[in-house]
Amino acid sequence: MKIGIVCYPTFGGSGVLATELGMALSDKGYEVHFITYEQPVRLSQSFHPNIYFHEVKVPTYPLFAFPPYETALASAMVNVITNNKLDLLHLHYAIPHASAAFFARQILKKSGLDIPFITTLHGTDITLVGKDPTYAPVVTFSINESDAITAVSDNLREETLRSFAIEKPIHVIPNFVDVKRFHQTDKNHFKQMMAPDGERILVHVSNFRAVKRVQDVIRIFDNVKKEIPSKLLMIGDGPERQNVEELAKELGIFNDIRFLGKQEQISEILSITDLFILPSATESFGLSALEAMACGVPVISTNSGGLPEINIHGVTGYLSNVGDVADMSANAMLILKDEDQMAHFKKAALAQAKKFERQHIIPLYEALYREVVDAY
Ligand code: GMT
Repeated sequence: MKIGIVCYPTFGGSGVLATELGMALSDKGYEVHFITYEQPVRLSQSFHPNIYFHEVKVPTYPLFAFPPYETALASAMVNVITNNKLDLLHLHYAIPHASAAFFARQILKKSGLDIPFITTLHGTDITLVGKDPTYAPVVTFSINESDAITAVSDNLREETLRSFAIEKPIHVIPNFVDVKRFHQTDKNHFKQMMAPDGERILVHVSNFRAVKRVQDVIRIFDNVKKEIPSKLLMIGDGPERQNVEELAKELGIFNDIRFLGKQEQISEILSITDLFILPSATESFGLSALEAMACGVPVISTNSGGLPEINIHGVTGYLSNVGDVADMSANAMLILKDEDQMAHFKKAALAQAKKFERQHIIPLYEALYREVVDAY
């Protein structure tokens, strides 16, 4: 089967998941065509002979205050589908991919080349952006025009049904992790550099948007550090980075934190990590937490969105209410202060991650592809 994957190429979870899916499908012999405005980050890490990358170019013109990406994307879809005879288009993140696909399909119908499309809802396309009345009519229409709809957690499925008039079933296919790449490896030399006196290592990975509540990470670390010698690694970049760096300086803990920026070798960092912190205001799944767990790292998170579906309270880590920094700090210390306790949580985190191994999840997508193509 020839599959077109449309996604954001950035470090965000939906782009990462889409890229991991494309790589897994290519390993299974599918021909995969990525259609996006840049090469997806994780695609550049290795060469896959049956993966093709089609760059969407958006020409500018002085009249355009906002260059029309959606128009360029729909045209790229038409060209890639026509030239490569794709069987199916899989869109990751509804906005604007689903409406662009609808438009492309109207064009393709004229030449008898019409193909089905599947939309995977990832989170903020529903919970934050999609709900906005500015976008909602187009989002609702284009999701309903999809030949199949998937959501990455039960919670996101329910949230979508609550917020939009959806006329089709929503299949839940959770995020997955490739344990061949995400597993604990011996990086003691690296640990020695980051925590020379045997301090505990706490890690946060995100795009530093407001929804991630990155300030809470700093405050949790501040509380933990007062009781347990520790270091914090902050991975990623985004709008809140400057603010959290300032907060760290104000609290006098800046020198115990490394702001490492965007990193590609996340599993190496996770290999030296004792605790992962994800205090998001909302999180439809929390792929970064799953990748941490696959490296045997327990998780302190909020109980928002789909997080309780992966982080099991008291087993793989702990869940707290959004903003309850005191509770998250106390829970972090419960895990970190005792060697046996920590080993126990690490083992449980790894066992939980194995339930989301890519070999269990990819067949769910394959079955849906087959069903949609056969029914079309
Ligand atoms: O929140 C992010 O980091 C980016 C965002 C995206 O859409 O790229 O991630 C969403 O999709 C991921 C993959 O399905 C999920 O694991 C994240 O939980 C989800 N983010 C939110 O819901 C805030």
